[in-house]
Amino acid sequence: MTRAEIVKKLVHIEERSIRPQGKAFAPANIALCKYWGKRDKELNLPITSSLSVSLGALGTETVLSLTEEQDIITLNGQRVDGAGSFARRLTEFLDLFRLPGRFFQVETINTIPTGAGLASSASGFAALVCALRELLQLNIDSKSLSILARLGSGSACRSLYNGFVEWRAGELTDGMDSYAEPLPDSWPEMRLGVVMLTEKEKPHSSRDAMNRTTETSLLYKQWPGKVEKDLLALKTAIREKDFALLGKTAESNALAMHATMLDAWPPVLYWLPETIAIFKHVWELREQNVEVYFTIDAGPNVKLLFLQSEIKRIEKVFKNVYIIAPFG
Ligand code: 2P0
Repeated sequence: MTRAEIVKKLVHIEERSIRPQGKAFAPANIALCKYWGKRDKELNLPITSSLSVSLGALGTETVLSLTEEQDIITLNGQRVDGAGSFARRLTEFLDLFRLPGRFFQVETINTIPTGAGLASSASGFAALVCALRELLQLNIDSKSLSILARLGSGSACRSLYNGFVEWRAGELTDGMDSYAEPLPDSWPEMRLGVVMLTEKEKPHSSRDAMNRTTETSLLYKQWPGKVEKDLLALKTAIREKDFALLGKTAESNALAMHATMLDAWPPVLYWLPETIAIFKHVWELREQNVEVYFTIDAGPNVKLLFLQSEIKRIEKVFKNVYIIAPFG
């Protein structure tokens, strides 16, 4: 099944309902149980469910309008080269919603500080589908909106909500049961600390690394069982406010994801020597009874997980840590 067929199933676009502008914000998100592996690459249907926490006011704001002749895309006020991979990916997605002979102007602003290593396709595609809903006056519910965001980028379906969010993998071949939903719980004391090591573009896109892992890693066969166990533990931890359980589950899940990448061929290694040094600092701090854990995505930068009460001790060890309060 194609993305165009899914969009046709979900939305009905009429020239007469178009508004002058659509404007939306969506938060970035960090997975505590990762999305790693697709059962359908065209529709970004995952092999397993995943669970994330959104980053509040840090994300993407998008203003969308119609224009003549060609798509115009700006990022933080700068015009983006239409032939580059960023613009092509957006334009191909916008093609799914295009009326004949009409073009889009997309103004995108990232509220994530440059270099924080958190800017991602997730908040970008989530904000874009929300702006499309407003501009084209699409009459759809939040479940369908999450499905549309997933067609842009898998993790984008989680960025439609604040707080803890679960993306259920679903089973259907058309993916109509694969969308994200928010969990009711909040955890105001929870903090996320980003330890920046590099702003350099990563050597492998997460999309390619994910596909290579599922195609070549034998260890990957263990991943769905690991996720099932970790999701249950994370939901218990969130419900019972058991931070040690949340931290250890998230850390172990991230390390297992990286283990499957190391088992891929050719192998994928995102870590720098400094990445490993941070892991060791975290483990040393835990020996000294500081409740700090980490998670890491498809890149070298580490995200620390801790509670507000530990901020001073964290800042003492990690001098350039950027601290986020996901629940405001
Ligand atoms: C996650 N990642 O759950 C995992 C952990 C990276 C590591 O979601 O191909 O950019 O667009 O569906 O969403 C990054 O993958 O991939 C990702 P596509 P996406 O956050």
